[in-house]
Amino acid sequence: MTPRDVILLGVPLDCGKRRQGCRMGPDAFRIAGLAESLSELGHRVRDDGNVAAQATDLPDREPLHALGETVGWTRAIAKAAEDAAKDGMPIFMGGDHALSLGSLAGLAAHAQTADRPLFVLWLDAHADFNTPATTESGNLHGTPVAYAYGCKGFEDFPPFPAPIPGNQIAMIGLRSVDPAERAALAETGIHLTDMRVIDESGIKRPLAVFLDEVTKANGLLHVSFDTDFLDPQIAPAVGTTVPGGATMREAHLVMELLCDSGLVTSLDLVELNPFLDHAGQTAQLMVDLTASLMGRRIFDRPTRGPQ
Ligand code: 6HN
Ligand code: MN
Ligand code: MN
Ligand code: MN
Repeated sequence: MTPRDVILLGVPLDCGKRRQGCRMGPDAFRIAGLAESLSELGHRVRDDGNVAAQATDLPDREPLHALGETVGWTRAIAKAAEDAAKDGMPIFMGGDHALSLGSLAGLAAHAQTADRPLFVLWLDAHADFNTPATTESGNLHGTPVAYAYGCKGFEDFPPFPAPIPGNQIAMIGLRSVDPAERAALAETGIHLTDMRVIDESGIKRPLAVFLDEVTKANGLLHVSFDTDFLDPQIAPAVGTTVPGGATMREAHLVMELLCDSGLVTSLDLVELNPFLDHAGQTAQLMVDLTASLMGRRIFDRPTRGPQ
C-alpha cells in the first residue's frame, strides 16, 4: 500500500449513552500501539492528541441523554475532521459512536470542498438510524447515520453540510435494529447487509458491490467501525454487545479488501470501552484490524485474488 499521511485524533467522548468508559478509548488505542503499528507499515503518522469538548448553553431535553454536551462535541469534532482531512487520512480514536455525528459532518464539508461524493461504510451490529424524535433509549450514539442522511429531528445540531444519499451508505453486520429504524431505512436505498446475508453468501460480495460504486463515482470513503460489529467472544469491551457478530477472519477479510481497494480516506474506531476489556484484548484486536486495513499482510498477493 502506498504510504499515507495518517492523522490520529483522540476523541474522549462518552456522552452518547449512559454507560461510561469509552472516554478511555483514545489512551487504550495508544497503549495498544496504533501509531507504532502504522509507522511500521511505512505510513507517516502524526498524533494530534485529543479533541477538546466544546461548551454549549443548550439545555438538556428529555428523553435525550446529554443533548447539550453531544451538540458541543459535534461542533468540535466536525471542525477537527474537516481540518485533518485536508492534511491526510484522519483516524478518529473514540469515544462512543456519537463521535460520528461530528466526523461525518466535518468529512461531508470536506467532500463538498473537494467536489467529490462522500461514501460511508458502517460496520456495526446496529443501524444507528434513530433520530432525536424516534430514539427509545435517548442515547444519541444511536443516531449519526440518520443525521448524515438528512433526517428531520436534528434541529438542535449544526445543519448537516451535504446530506449523504442512501446509495452512498452501506451497513454491514446488522443484527439489532429498532422498529422505527427498520421502517425509516426501508425508504432510503441504504445498502443493508445483515448477519444472515453474511452467513449465506459471505461478507466479500456485499462489500465488493459497494466498493465498485465508490470507484465508479470517484468517491471519498469513510469507514465507521463500531467495536460491536465483532462477535462479543472476541471483542468483549463494548457496552452494547450483541451475540452473533463478525468473526476475526471475517473482520480481517473486510479490512484486507478495503486495503486492496485503496479507497478509504478516513476511519472511526468507536465504542471501545476499555473498562470492560480483558487485559487489552479488544483494544489490541482493533489495532490489528486497523493494521490490516493499512496494509499488514501474511504474504504479498496480487491486489485481487482468484474471483
Ligand atoms: N451504537 N438502537 C439502539 C438505540 O439505543 O438507539 C442501540 C444503539 C447502539 C448505538 O451501537 O453505536
Ligand atoms: Mn471546507
Ligand atoms: Mn453498535
Ligand atoms: Mn454504532
